[in-house]
Amino acid sequence: MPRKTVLKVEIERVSILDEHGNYDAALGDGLIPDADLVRLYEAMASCRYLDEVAFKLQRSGRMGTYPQNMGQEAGSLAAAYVLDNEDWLVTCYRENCGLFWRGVPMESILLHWMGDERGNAMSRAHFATPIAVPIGTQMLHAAGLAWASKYRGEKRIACTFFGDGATSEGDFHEAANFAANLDLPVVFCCQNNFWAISTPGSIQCSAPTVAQRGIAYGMPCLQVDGNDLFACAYAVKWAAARARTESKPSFIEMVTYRLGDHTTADDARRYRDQAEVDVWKERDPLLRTRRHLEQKKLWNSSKEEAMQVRVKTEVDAAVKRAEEIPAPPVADLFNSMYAELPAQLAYQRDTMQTHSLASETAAKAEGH
Ligand SMILES: Cc1ncc(C[n+]2csc(CCOP(=O)(O)OP(=O)(O)O)c2C)c(N)n1
Ligand SMILES: [Mg+2]
Repeated sequence: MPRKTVLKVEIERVSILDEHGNYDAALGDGLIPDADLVRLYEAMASCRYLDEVAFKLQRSGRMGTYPQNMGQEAGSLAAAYVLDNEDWLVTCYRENCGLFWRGVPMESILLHWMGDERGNAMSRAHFATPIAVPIGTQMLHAAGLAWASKYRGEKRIACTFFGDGATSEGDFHEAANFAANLDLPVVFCCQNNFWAISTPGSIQCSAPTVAQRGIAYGMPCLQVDGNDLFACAYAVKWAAARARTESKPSFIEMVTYRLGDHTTADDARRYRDQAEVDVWKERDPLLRTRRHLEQKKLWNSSKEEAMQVRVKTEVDAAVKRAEEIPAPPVADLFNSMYAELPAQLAYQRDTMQTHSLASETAAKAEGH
């Protein structure tokens, strides 16, 4: 038998507004009206400022570990902008910008990273799932939510965000396999920032693109400049339309970069060259959007100054609200896992604030 090619694939890359200010009008026009672009820029600026403030809160002991979103604001924001407000937004932890656009209060996110889980209890009104710190778990939730939506005959689709590292987890492969084989309306958005903490993409994925991991499951894929609001909006619109009208999943690789450390518990200088960071600073989504707005005479330095004042007021007020929310009682730790608390855990609950954690004697001494 002769050898013959049974599959040849091509992956397209979409870039509409690049870091040099080149704008592809054929692809971009009509995608984001000017007034919306100004609002989107402001949304990215407020998210960026929140990052700065959160970093300082952590350093001054007022917040636990925090993952800065800096540099990755465009992808989730474009998705939240393009999707219906009742489509599921199923994120990990670098999608604050999209969540805020959806209406998730800033103080909820702050509260979560301050160690109060009530911050992660998303209101049903926002159609957003709790931010997922366990890597990869949320992609399965997205497949499940999309499946439920299909089963109920709803038009709601699910859009999930995850990192390049997460595509090495079994969860990704299970979610992709499920979504593709059951024809589920899922938009898979991988924010490829080239690093999974200190593990570089080069030793994490031997394929030339992450996008082709979607092709392996029979999903159409697009790679986009993930720092380009227009390209991200274009891709999510394309994938959302396919999900809504054909009930099929798609995969989008958003090529981006985290300009900060992995989290406040990390020091990226130990494994990343400053030269690499400097290249990506020039590709910053805020910088290019601002330049584009200025070019269109929609923005100038006085508008920028006025916006910075607004952003500071907004973020400072959110921090104040988050810090003023009374802490939950410590015993809450034990409250949501069991209908009836096992005896050993009851001892722990009753003794944890004494000198003798989980000791029966101490519990008795305390009068329990
Ligand atoms: C199941 C699981 N394993 C390991 C970790 C520790 N961990 C936290 S972030 C991370 C790397 C994630 O990389 P990537 O998916 O590329 O996301 P990024 O942080 O770069 O946005 C790891 C391994 C975790 N949170 N959950
Ligand atoms: Mg990564």
